[in-house]
Amino acid sequence: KETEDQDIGLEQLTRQRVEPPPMYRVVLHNDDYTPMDFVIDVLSRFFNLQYEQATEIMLKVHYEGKGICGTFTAEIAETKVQQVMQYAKEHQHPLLSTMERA
Ligand code: TYC
Repeated sequence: KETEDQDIGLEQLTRQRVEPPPMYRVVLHNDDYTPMDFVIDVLSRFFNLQYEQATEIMLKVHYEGKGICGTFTAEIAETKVQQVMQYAKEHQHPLLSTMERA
């Protein structure tokens, strides 16, 4: 019956809508050449972090090898990684950013 089909359709739509999307961590990796100030600039520019918070993450990456810039849905995380990589390339720094399933 038409009404039943509609109800099932609506229920499925509701189920899909309340399912939380898979999340991804955007990771920054250490290297020996990218200037610390540039990494801080990247973190404030693309991850909307204050200078103090950006410095904290940059130092964590510097001393521990990698650090998390933020956690986002797939599309946003992909965009952030691309933005960081493009910006680093433009400035000829070997800075590496990747994403991993949270
Ligand atoms: N290790 C770099 C230096 O000493 C700084 C740096 C920090 C580089 C974080 C990359 O993701 C990075 N200049």
